[in-house]
Amino acid sequence: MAILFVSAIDDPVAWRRELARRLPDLDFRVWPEVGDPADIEVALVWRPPPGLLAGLPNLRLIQALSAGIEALLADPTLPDVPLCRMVDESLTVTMREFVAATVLFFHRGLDRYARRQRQVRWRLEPPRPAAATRVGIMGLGVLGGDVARTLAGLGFRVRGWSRRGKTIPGVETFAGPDALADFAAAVDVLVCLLPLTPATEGILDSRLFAALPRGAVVINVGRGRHLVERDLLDALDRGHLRAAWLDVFAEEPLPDDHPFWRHPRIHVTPHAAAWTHPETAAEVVVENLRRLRAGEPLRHRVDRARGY
Ligand code: NDP
Ligand code: OXD
Repeated sequence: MAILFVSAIDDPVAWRRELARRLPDLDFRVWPEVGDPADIEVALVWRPPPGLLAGLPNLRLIQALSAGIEALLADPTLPDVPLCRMVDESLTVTMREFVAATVLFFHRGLDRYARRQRQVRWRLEPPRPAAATRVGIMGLGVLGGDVARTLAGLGFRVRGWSRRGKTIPGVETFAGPDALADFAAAVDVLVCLLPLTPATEGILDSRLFAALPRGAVVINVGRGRHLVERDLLDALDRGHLRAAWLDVFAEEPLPDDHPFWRHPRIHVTPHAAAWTHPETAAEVVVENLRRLRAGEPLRHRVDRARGY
């Protein structure tokens, strides 16, 4: 079985090493060195060029290196073989750390202190307890569910919103589009951890921002196209929103002349929230290769009709 690795951001040397430690006979090829395309049965990919996978006649599995797979589904030539997304401990832990760091950043007013430093202003704000900050998580799946539990464990008042109803101890849950405004009404820090689908594109818009209390903060670690950029700028400039932390963008890398880079109330990180480390994630891939060979159900298979 030959596996084709395609990624502009993941390290092929580390992936080859980690897979070879577990499967010494695996034929691991790194795009564009495909060899005979007919040999390739598995594609291990992060945003491959559209059309590339359609040229692999014996492909049996597309295993994404990422949790989000909307870019793959956007390729109309994507072969009709099982598509699995990445669910891995390193991805979950790094997302947990990132969201906890950004929520704590705003909860402890570090944005205000950074502004005051630039003004050479010494002004102390006594810290408030975590329970004084209400955090709302959009998306309660592998990552959002973990983040909700972590923040509840830190003492924050946490609520979450998902497509179907959920029960998470210590978290108030809401489900479906009709519950979105009620969910948003008591959220000081909004975290988007949704997949990008036709139903969630543009969901961070003026209507949702208007439903948030004045002074709320938005953290987007989902996808750039969840956000209506103009609506965010308006809500910030009118003072309805206090600040935003954006990790994902409609266009990545974010163009140099984009207003987000220089906005005083927007914090930009380069799609850096979470990371798939091959040291743990190779285990996930190997298990799916084993299942593929054994004809067993694959793990973390994407429901293409649902879009995630
Ligand atoms: P999951 O599929 O495990 O969870 C998705 C969650 O979103 C589920 O709770 C689901 O609801 C909910 N959801 C989906 N559609 C809707 C909808 N229309 N309305 C309300 N809720 C909805 O995904 P993960 O948690 O693994 O990942 C989430 C996303 O995080 C990824 O798709 C990716 O976009 C982003 N991501 C960003 C990274 C970064 O570095 N910035 C890194 C990794 C991921 P239900 O539970 O009812 O199905
Ligand atoms: C993603 C990822 O989906 O890095 O953004 O896994």
